[in-house]
Amino acid sequence: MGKQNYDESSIQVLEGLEAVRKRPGMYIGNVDKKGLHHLVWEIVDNSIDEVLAGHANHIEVTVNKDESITVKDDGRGIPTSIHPKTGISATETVFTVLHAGGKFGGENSGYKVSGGLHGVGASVVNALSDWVKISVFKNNEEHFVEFSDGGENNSGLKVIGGTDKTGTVVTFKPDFALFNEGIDSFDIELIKEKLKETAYLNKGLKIIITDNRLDKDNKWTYQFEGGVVDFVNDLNKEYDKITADVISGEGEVDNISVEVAMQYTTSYQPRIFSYVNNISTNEGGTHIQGFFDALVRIINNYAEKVLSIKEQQTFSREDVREGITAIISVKHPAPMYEGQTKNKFSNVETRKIVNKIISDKFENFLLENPSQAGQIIAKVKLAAKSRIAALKAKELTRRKDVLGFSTLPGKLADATSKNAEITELFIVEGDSAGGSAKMGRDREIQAILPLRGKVINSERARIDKLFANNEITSMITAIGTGIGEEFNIEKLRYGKIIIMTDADVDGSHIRTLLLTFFYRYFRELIDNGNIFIAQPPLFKVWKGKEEHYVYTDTQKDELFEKLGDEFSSYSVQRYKGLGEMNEEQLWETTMDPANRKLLVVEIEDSTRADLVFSNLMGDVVEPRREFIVKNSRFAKLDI
Ligand code: TTJ
Repeated sequence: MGKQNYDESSIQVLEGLEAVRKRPGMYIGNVDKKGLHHLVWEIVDNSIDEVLAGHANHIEVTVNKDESITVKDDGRGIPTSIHPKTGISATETVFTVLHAGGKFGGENSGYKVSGGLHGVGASVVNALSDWVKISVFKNNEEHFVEFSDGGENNSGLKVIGGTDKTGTVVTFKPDFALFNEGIDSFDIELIKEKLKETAYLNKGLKIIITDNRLDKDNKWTYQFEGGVVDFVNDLNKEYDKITADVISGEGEVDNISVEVAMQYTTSYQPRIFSYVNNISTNEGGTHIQGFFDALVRIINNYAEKVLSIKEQQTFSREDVREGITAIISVKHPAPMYEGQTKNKFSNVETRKIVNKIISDKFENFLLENPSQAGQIIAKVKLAAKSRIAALKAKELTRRKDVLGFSTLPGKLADATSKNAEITELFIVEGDSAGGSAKMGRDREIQAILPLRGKVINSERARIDKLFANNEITSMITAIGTGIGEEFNIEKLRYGKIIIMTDADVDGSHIRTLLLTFFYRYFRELIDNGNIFIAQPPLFKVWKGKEEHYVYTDTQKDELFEKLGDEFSSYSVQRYKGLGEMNEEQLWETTMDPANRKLLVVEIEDSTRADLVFSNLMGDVVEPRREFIVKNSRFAKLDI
């Protein structure tokens, strides 16, 4: 099925696709799980663009049994006419020429996704696929073309029948050999989460997801008539609200459309998610600035009216955002980005537009709902008070530091080496395990910090409360970097910080609380790969001198199968807690760098992590359990 005549442009095309196959990371970030799923977003983005242009409202995404993906929309269909530059059909051009995605701007007045990793084009997906099949329904004709081997073979676009529909259907099968070992399937949970978010951001859009690898319960439909308002309601469903309703505003100025929704809850962590053209802007930008300009101004204006002279003060951005849940979604025809990960939205005109849109609504809300407004002001006042208290506490520790008073926590058994490149800090649940760990460790490089009291939930406490918690302050001093603006990685005292908890529900709870704390206050350490989880064994199985440690249920099943009938002659010990192991066993199984297995904690996608952490660390028990079970998604094996 190879192409017949290789003219200059087709050779260029093949060279382009070959370049993608040679260095896929340049186009999709990494050849990991995230990169694989980028292929899906890349194709779906095209359908979303058609939705944003107002010509489609229905997208179906199907995971097929053979790990291929089908994306279908009811738009106008990719153009099929001959593209003047390449001499081949526009459909083929889209799938073979790098960055051909935006070439039809004249006909398509909608918003184009651009910047970041999105928008690299369907040709990249073709280059990284075993095969791609495309059907375009347009002009009462069904057009079809297929590619194989990374675009090497092209069947040519042909009319294969008639139709009364319009739309595009694309099915692609990734070339898994180009991805890391073990990356061989799609994660339906990830696909659901991401596309649900997309549905919230495009009100009315219907996204149907089907997983044909499952026999039943394999279909999900997302469609939200309330858009970002529904999004905020969903995020807050387990929270106590201060404002009964979601406050929202929307508008369009010079082709820039803005949707904002917000609600105050009684919690402390602000949860503010911002997007430009459906892509999350983790680094914030002008839209977030505009949002806070509005919040700070309106609240200070209102407070000036209702507070007595004595109570008056200027509230800051930190004060007004406490407990707020907000979505700020901007659709911009020509977005620009800056910042470390090119993720900070920088179009200046947007700041004023967002400010205006939410200011009007929020001001009216406060005037019309004096009792809710009063509760907001009360909360903002408390936030300001605790901010000032925390500042004083920090000031105090800083002064101690300067005068050399700052001492390491008494319960820390420090390593003798001061070289952070080799040292490790074990944060251990409970005094008895802490004791065994202290005895069993390699004193030169391993330090032990046992946790006695309850670890406070950093998702549910103001910063001044955190500073008052012994377990938290011990960790901060032991780690040495300081937190917040004072954070300095140069001062890190241990290269590895290892959470070691029991392999039971309580243990996972403590681990979750610790991870939440690290996520909120030591994010840099997670990004830097310094945070680990120890993996203690679940069982020991032995007969005479023959011993096996078993770390997972799968390993247990495998071992039982291997030993078969013989098994009854073995002794089995189940470890419920670290405390049941003596110091030697703990060293041998969990701490010895030569034998142990550590999980390194990684954040797959920071928006998603934010959503998971903030939704699941509330007071509600059930969702938290879900996180405990699923938190392997945040952790990856240390190799
Ligand atoms: C472009 O302007 C003319 C009319 O059609 C517009 C268009 O390209 N629409 C369009 C493209 N709808 N859907 C797509 C599309 C869908 C998938 C699944 C994949 C790709 C590459 C494009």
